[in-house]
Amino acid sequence: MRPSHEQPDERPTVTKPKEWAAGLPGVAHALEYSLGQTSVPRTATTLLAINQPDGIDCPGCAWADPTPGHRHRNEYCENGAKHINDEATSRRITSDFFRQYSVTDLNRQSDLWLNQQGRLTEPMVKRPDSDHYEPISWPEALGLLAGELKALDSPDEAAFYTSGRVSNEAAFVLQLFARAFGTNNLPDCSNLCHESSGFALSETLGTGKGTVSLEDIHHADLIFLVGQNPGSNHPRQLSALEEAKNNGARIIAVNPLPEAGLLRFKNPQKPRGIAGRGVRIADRFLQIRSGGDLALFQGLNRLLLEAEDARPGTVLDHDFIRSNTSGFEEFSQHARTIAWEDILAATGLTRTEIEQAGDDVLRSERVIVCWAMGVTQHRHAVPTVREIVNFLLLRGNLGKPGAGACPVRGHSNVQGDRTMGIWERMPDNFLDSLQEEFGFEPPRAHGVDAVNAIRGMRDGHIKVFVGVAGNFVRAAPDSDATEDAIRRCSLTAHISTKLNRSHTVCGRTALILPALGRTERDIQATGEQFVTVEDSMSEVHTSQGRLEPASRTLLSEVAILCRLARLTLDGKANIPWDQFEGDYGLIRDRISRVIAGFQHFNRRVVRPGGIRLPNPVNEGVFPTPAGKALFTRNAWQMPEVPEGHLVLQTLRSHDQWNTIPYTDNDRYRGIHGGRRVVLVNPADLARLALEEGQLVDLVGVWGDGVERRAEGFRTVPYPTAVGCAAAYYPETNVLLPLDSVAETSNQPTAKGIVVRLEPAAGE
Ligand SMILES: Nc1nc2c(c(=O)[nH]1)N[C@H]1C(S)=C(S)[C@@H](COP(=O)(O)OP(=O)(O)OC[C@H]3O[C@@H](n4cnc5c(=O)[nH]c(N)nc54)[C@H](O)[C@@H]3O)O[C@H]1N2
Ligand SMILES: Nc1nc2c(c(=O)[nH]1)N[C@H]1C(S)=C(S)[C@@H](COP(=O)(O)OP(=O)(O)OC[C@H]3O[C@@H](n4cnc5c(=O)[nH]c(N)nc54)[C@H](O)[C@@H]3O)O[C@H]1N2
Ligand code: SF4
Ligand SMILES: [Mo]
Repeated sequence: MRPSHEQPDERPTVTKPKEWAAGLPGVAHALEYSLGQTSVPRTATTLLAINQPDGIDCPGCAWADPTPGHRHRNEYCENGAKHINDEATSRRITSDFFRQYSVTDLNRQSDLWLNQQGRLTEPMVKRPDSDHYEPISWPEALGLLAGELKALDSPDEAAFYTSGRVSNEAAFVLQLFARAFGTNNLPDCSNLCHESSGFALSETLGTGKGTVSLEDIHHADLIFLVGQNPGSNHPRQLSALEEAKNNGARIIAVNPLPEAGLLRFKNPQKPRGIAGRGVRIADRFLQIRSGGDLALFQGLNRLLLEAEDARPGTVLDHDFIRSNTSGFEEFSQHARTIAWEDILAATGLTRTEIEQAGDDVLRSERVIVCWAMGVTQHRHAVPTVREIVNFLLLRGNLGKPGAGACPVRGHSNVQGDRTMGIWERMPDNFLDSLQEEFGFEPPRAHGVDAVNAIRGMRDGHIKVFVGVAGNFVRAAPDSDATEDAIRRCSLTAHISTKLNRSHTVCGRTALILPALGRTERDIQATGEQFVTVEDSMSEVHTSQGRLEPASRTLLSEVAILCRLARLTLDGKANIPWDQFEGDYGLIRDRISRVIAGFQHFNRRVVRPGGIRLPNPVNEGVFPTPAGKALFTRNAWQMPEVPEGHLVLQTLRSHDQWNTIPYTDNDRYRGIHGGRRVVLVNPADLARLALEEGQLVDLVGVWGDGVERRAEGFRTVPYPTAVGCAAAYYPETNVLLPLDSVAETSNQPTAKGIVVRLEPAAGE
């Protein structure tokens, strides 16, 4: 029997899904949530500072800000306002709270409840023989963690997880500490997010980052939105798409779900947007089957090759292909062998639908493909992104204005953390620079990623787990396996702002190390500090908190990590941790010497708008071993779906931030008062002889003989693609087998899970 927080909800109310995103209700909901968390003055302070040139970078998603002269006074979306005020909440957790609730009590509560208790205010420890957290001083807490790290037989018995809200400065310090300590065990949320994009782009283009700017979006002729839900997850992307449409762009949305933001957008920053019908976003909606995107792009590529055969010299960009790419011949031979019937079966689309999209492509000089988790969280995610690159290369849609590849990143600084060296497999040139700058020999063997960290803890090789932001226990796949693995650790420590399940499912000893958030003033020995972040479009800019800290005991992430490093390393490597803690400018000086593109970092980053890191592709350089962009031959592996089964995707509601639900509602999808729901096409419900609102268990089918069951979900008839169901993460992470990962990138397949729906016992 599952704990009480996994019991079914009361029957949620279900209304018709919305066909448009934002507008006045969006503004109202943002204020309602914000004022439920904190006071009017604090809300006003955060909201006026959010995304302004000298203000607080929105702690929500990584969508880029317009250039400073073009920003609105309110440069944020409904969800940005919720994310920032979830951190700025006036609620506090003190040591009394932990006296009242044991760890076992807390673990019975829902993720939503844990988050709603407010900000963590003082360091706490759970000792091996106790079921309660108790207060501990900072020196004792950090001394305990340092002592445990020093006592390990090998530095590789520790793993340091990072979530993408962490600033560049803290990330740089963290990776420096881990490598000086002697390990590359730096798993991060990117392993669960865009790892597949990074692998595919690095292999084919020689750089793991997207190539487009906001300007490019505004000036594209055609934009594909593949596997992403911008209305909830990157709301200001809709403003950029609106501008592109005003400039004449067409938009093709590819998704199993008709998401509200893909259909229409009412821009809350324009009077017409609030009152009127809004702008139609997608000119074409391709309701694809789960995992069908590789086949779709192969179909489009085949159409382009055939159009070139029919009208030689008019379709492909031969100059571009000749001078910048290799592998075209092998690719084009392969592309012609893929059978249409296989493409249609994999996509669930008609040939006419694909041909019409192909005609849009032929009419467009400048094409951008945007994608997110609907692409990266499949078994064949890496080949899918490679095929998107083939598609862009064929007509020279890379390295020119208004065209390119746009992996839309999740966390506000997930891309920056990678730039700073948070990766278990940083290339040698980065490690060489680190060695030259700091004079120690960084370890060269690759460390563990998120999935391998779980395996390492399970098998007893990793004994200490340190989480720098995030909620690893809930973000990771295979919840039961992950929880067992974490519980085997001798010590787990989390640098956090809010309470979450990673504090209640913990090692024998556990530490909560409460940190300042981005909204708060950060005052160190040399005065008030700011930090820097990098958005999805490689723009690096400052972020400076405005609010008084939630508690006087809080330390900044940089301070916690510098103090931990000093205590653990005992002077090894002669790194001036105290000075770094006192003046973040000194950290940025080191970044400017270690990482390409950051010359004169301190001086340049304070200019309005900050720095745009150069992308070699936009300078016509493809830094692959061959010095050219690569065409590749790709094959898909659709999961086998036995009769009576569905392919389940796990996704976000409108009202959650990753593992943290803010409410039980998903307004655009018309679901209120419950998260344990499964969205199923009405034809599938009929075929499976299930009723609307019936209570079912989701039972995972995977070849390892383990039965994975998520109990007590209500069915909701929903216009999703036939055969493709959807349910919220993290409630469904119990269904993701640890070993079900994307080829080569090792990213968990959170979107392609084969399940059956069993009527729940007692119904
Ligand atoms: N409000 C809010 N904003 C967020 C987050 C949040 O939790 N809440 N999380 C942030 C983070 S870390 C990330 S990574 C991003 C995630 O942003 P998204 O990638 O938009 O997130 P998901 O909710 O996982 O939605 C995946 C989308 O892909 C579609 N999809 C699923 N399977 C397929 C498929 O096989 N093919 C295609 N073409 N589409 C498919 C789904 O229907 C859905 O629309 O959002 C960021 N922004
Ligand atoms: N099934 C399934 N699983 C998934 C996904 C999916 O689509 N489906 N998506 C995956 C993706 S894309 C991602 S990115 C991961 C997300 O995984 P994570 O990044 O690990 O999770 P979050 O929910 O963002 O972490 C929230 C916690 O971060 C802490 N926090 C917030 N702000 C700060 C801060 O400023 N400083 C510090 N120190 N702590 C802070 C708070 O304590 C909060 O409770 O989940 C992944 N897991
Ligand atoms: S689009 Fe993303 S970064 Fe911009 S305000 Fe909304 S949540 Fe914040
Ligand atoms: Mo993410």
